[in-house]
Amino acid sequence: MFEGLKGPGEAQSKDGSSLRIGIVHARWNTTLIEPLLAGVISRLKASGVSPSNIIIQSVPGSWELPIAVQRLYAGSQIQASTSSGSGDLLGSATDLPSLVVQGSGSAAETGSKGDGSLKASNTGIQAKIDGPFDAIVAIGVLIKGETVHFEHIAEVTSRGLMRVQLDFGVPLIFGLLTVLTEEQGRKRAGLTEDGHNHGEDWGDAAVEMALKRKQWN
Ligand code: DLZ
Repeated sequence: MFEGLKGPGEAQSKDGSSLRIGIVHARWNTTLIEPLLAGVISRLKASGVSPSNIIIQSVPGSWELPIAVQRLYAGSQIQASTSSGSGDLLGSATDLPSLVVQGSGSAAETGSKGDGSLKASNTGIQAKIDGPFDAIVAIGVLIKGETVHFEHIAEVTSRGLMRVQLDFGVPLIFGLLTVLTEEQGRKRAGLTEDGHNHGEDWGDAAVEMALKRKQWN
């Protein structure tokens, strides 16, 4: 567990066995997305979240995260109200491509930039749900370029994600890295010696907030 001045500290309850967690990740900057995604999944599993209750979808870039998260959650609500817990395929509620990652939690490498597609392979994480998500994690990596493009996407994506969170009342974990250099991103993806994988914190935050949400309801 990450310790020090920064970081979220320890949560009290960590039993995620009753939780359903959605993850939507961008594919831009794939070599950083992969370890972040793996970090989220590893912490969800460590908290007891069943692999069959972790639903993962991908979108081209961070700009697409708010609409994808919104539709993923809305779809899970519809499924929950119409399927009576039968575990229908989520794919019918959204046309986003789903990503099923390796059992180790790592997806195939496709390059550091661009919306390369992460390799899909079957490892037991299934696109099946029988209720609305208890929390959703949105993952993206924005690296500043030579223009103001970065600022535009960072601003509206952040606002869009907060809007979805408050409009739907579902905890939405902010896994959007906005870094000035690829090296800063590598550090925050846990790829450098002095780095730390922020995805692990996002996984823990998802479990904590999902459990809190159950108490709030
Ligand atoms: C176009 C673009 C650029 C230049 N940089 C990034 C980035 O660093 N991280 C990211 O997630 N997405 C980037 N994109 C893609 C946009 O988010 C979006 O997918 C496209 O503009 C299509 O709407």
